[in-house]
This record gives sequence, C-alpha cells and structure tokens, in this order.
Amino acid sequence: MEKVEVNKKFLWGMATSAYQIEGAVEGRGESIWDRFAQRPGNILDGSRATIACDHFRRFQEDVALLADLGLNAYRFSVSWPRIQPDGTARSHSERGIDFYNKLVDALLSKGIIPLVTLYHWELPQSLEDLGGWKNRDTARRFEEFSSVVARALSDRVHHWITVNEPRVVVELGYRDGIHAPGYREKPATLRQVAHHLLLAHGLAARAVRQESGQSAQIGLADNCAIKIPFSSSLEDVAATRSAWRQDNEPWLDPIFKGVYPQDSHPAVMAGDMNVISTPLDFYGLNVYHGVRVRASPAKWELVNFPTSHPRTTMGWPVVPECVYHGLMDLHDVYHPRSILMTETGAAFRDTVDSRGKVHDPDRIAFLESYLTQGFRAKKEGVPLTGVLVWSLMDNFEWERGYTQRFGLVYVDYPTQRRIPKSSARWFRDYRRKTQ
Ligand code: IFM
Repeated sequence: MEKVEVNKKFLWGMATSAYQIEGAVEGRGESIWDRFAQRPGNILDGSRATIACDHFRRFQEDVALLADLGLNAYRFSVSWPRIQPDGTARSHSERGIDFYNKLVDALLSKGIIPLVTLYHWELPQSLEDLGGWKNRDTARRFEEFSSVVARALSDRVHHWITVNEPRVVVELGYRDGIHAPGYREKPATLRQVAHHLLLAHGLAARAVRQESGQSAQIGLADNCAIKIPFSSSLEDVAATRSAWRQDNEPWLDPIFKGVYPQDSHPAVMAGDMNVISTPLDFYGLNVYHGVRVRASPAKWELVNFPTSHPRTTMGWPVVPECVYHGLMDLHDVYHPRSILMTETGAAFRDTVDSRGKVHDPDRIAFLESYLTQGFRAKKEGVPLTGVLVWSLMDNFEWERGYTQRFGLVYVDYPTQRRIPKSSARWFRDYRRKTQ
C-alpha cells in the first residue's frame, strides 16, 4: 500500500442516522418512516425500527466502541420528531434535546468530533399530513427545527450537515414510491419537492450560522451522480462530462451558482436562489458506486457492468474509481472549499464464526480500494478533509429492513451484542499508518 499522509485535522470517522439505530420510538413523535413501515410490503423483511440498535439506551457503549476504534469523528443525525414530536407546534421536547446533549458530551469526553446531520429523512408525520415536502412551508418548519438544535448544541458542535441525500428523498420517496412517504409523482411535482428540499437546506444553513457564528462548518451530504469514462479517449471523457452535467446540474447549479439549468425550473419565489446558494464550508459526498459512460451518436450512453462484476449485497457494483472521478469532477466544475466524504461503505453477508468473530475481508478490500482512490484525488489537488465510513454498526437499512449489514461493528439483534468486525480493526490501523 502506498503511504498516505494527512494532517492531524483530517477527519476519520463513522456515520449513522437516528432512525436507523436509535429505537425508542415511544419517546418521540411519529415520523413518515413509522407510518410507511406499517404498510405491508413496504419493508423487505417486514421489520420495524422500533428497537433498531437500541442506541438510544446504549449510546455510552457505542461511543466507547468508537473510541476503541481510534476515530476522531462521528457523524450522527438528530431525529426531528424526537425534538419536535408534533412538527406543527413551535415547542420542543427537552427530553429529546437532553439525549443529544449527552451524546455530544460523551463523544467530546473521548476526543471525538461530533458532526450533526439535521435531516436524515425523518419528517414528522404531522408535517406530512400538511403536504410534507410538497408544501413549501415544510422548509420553514425545518428552519425552526434547525435553530432549536443549533441553539442547544452549537456551543460544542462545530460541524453541521443540513440535509442528507436530497436526491434520494425525491427519487425514492416521491418518484419511485419505495421510500417514505411512498409517492409516484410527475416530473413537475418532483422538481417542486426538490426545490423545497434545497430551500430547506439553505434556510437551515443560515439558521445554524446565526446560532453558532462564523466558526461553524456547514455543508450538506449529497450522493452526487458519479460517471466514469469507459476509456481515456477524448470522446469518452467528453461524453462522460456531458452525462455528469445532465444529472448533477439540477442539484449543484442552484447550490453553487444560485441558478437552475433552463430545462429543470420549478416555481421559485423572490430570494429563494440566494438562500439556496448560501456559501458552504464543505460539500459532503456520499459515494458508493458509479456508472460507466462512453460516446455514442446520441452524445453519450451507459455501459453496463457484466453480471460477473463484483457487487455488494445491495446489488451495487464495486467501483473504486468512482471515488476518484466523483471527487475530481466536483472539484473541477464547482470548486468546493473542502470536500468531506460523508459516507462510503458496503453491505456484505457477514456471519459470526464458531469463535464469536466476524471476518469481513470483502469490506476491507472495498474500503482499501475506495480510500486509495480518494487519496489519489487528494494528491491531485482535491481538498479532501475527511472520510466517514457508513456505518459504525449494522442497522435498519430503510426499505430493506435488517437484511443488509453495512457496519464495521456487527449487531446481533436478538441480544444487541456488538462485535467489531475485522474491518473495524483494519480501519483503526489504516488511520494509524497515516499519522
Ligand atoms: O443507509 C443509507 C444511509 O441512510 C444514506 N446513504 C446510503 C446508506 C446505504 O444505503
């Protein structure tokens, strides 16, 4: 392995989200995922996140695990309905705030930097009943929620992620109907939902800035559509850039330039674009895979991976070079000040062996190859400032329930026992070698 060197400020961590790990649903308001999961057929294994990893009760143990893994950063999300059980009311729950206060304090006591995500898909059901993200007012409610959280935590939290993967909310939640709230809407509605999410991102960024001042690092976590040129020919490289622009400009032009491309215009009100393009301190890239593109008479075409190509249990192809191309394209076209890999990782079929250990060589190979490509881009000038692996532990993988294990720590759900996989130790050693 080529020696990778990064400075002490480089963030090495793990990522999770509240709904996927916390459990303790009785202590919070209903979210759109609670409602969605009740409909038969929506969750592959018919499961619920009622207990999940029981992290709400076991967070101290989980923070101790993070510390054992020698990490300096942890990304988690704040559950909106835990803070505002009735999203339509302006009040908030002190008990909810108290949980995150304790979590932040526990992390800091171990020298771990907390990165807080404000929206990781847990819309209060009461807001969904008023139209959810189809309703512009939801962005304003999110601004209020963000202020409440920032007011409570910003004396100790300095890294903020407004919205996680707004594209997934639109594409899986409002277009394909396989994520909450489960709609199949027309393109015009999808554009409006996307606009409201972008507006929510900008309003939250401003709210956090106002509560926490200039030192706060504010960004979003986006699963940018990554394209890999099929060959290094000039034609394929140019075709790949066209495909990249087509998929990414509708999301990234508003954020970085304050404009929508001509053919993807939603209804916009005065001032919206200024809010959406509020300058970011970092861009968070969630990166798992990419598609290959080559030139064709129709400008460009996708080149499928053969069926024999290695895949994770999600069915996603293992494509390490997607990290390099994802980072380079973003840097080249939009020049974010800093880019944080806010998620990367893989689900494999992990099992506990007769000695109680979990060996996951596929995940180690995956992470090593993906990180190598990230550091290749860094060497070529990309301002990569950290890597957060998805995920700290196996958890509730949305519409797939508990069928996917993404964790570096195995969770035995019936007993809630945590078993660090070999990849957890590998990641700790990998980090050590960079210092
Ligand atoms: O589990 C999800 C996470 O919530 C958002 N990014 C992708 C992960 C794996 O699907």
